Amino acid sequence: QPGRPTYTAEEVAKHTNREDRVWVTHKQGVYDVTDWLDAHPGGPNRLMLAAGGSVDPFWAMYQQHMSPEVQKIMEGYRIGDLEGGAPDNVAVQDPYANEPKRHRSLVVRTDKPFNAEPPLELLAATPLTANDFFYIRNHLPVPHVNATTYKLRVEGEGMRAVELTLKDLQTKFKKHTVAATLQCSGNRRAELNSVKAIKGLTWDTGAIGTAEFAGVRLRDVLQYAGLDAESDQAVQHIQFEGLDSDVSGDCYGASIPIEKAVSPFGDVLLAYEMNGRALPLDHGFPLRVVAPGITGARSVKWLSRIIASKEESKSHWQQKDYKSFSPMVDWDNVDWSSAPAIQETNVTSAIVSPSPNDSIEGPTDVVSVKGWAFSGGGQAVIRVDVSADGGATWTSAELNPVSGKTLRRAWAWTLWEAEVE
Ligand code: MTE
Ligand code: MO
Repeated sequence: QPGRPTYTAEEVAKHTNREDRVWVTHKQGVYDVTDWLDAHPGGPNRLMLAAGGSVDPFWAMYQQHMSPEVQKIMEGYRIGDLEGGAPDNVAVQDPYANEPKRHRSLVVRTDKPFNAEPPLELLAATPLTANDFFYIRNHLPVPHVNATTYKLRVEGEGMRAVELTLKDLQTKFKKHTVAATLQCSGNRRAELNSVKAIKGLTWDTGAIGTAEFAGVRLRDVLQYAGLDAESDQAVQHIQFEGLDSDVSGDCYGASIPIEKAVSPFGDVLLAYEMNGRALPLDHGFPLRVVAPGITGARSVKWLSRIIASKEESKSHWQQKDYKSFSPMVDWDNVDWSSAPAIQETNVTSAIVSPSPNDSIEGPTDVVSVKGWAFSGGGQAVIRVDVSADGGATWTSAELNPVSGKTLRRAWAWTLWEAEVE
């Protein structure tokens, strides 16, 4: 733009801290983002990784930046243009060049990273969700792991460090199968959005799915590595790390409380199979955590490391995401440390048929309504009531609970159907 000051890359590179101001470039623009640091949704430290240089390699990884809202915020901080335009060496390789093939009927929420849910017609059509139609929630590019050289590392407080191959896991430990529902914390955000605009993927009701996962018990592997949770009170959390990592080398990570991890009734798996087949690439091949009854974010995919610790995972996704606050708290005034990380989830239920705005044809006054219901913590759903008149009258639905050993180990959803006038 004529009249706007220009700066060389060398000049930009001098502005890397709050005193000297923090400058970044995006394409040919130069921006002073010092005053935006503390409001950055990913935290100031992440933005600081780009200080004095281009944000473009980071945006290639976190493509949620490629939105009109972000462009608008950025333009507010623009101070000029890069002299001679962006140098060739910031031409960015697409970290998502090697993504797996996906079923084309998935409803894609974002491409890079890939996030998608099944069409509603398929969502609760069967008790178990087919692998091809199981929602995919990725924060980063999918890592491609060689199953023969793969090793899981287990270490931490009160344990010897051990490494286990996939074959070790499949041969040295007893195999367990658990039908479990995984649900993303952001499921049904589209409905929240219709009340008040919020950040995050606008999931419909499909960021949930149920599969029969098979693998070894986390508890057995921890015991094998010498963890004695009863006598050794030092361990409070079991942390997990994934093989997916970003440009700064940070990997996806999360943790669950020790009580859940070692309970003989907790049924936490290190799963290598999903519905009788090897885990699909998108769902964590070759090994993932399945922490039933706990929000999806803790079921770490492409598992590389388990760490027994006094502390929760330090990961961004444990500390600064997946927490719940009052409606008055927003991204610019949130105190992340004031709320615990979501673990067990609350009860929720959604209608999948008819879908919103369907019109009902024919002479009948009775409509068949179908949906799913699910509660975290293994709590069984004992009743689903449906009203078609704004709550004046209610019909109790017929329930089809999908396994669950007891009313308190119901790890899978309940499908339901009601005939409503
Ligand atoms: N594990 C790794 N390594 N990377 C991720 O991005 N996403 C988490 C969790 N485990 C994630 C991960 C989130 S937020 C959810 S909801 C579930 O995986 C989704 O699992 P799915 O994609 O198999 O449905
Ligand atoms: Mo999630």
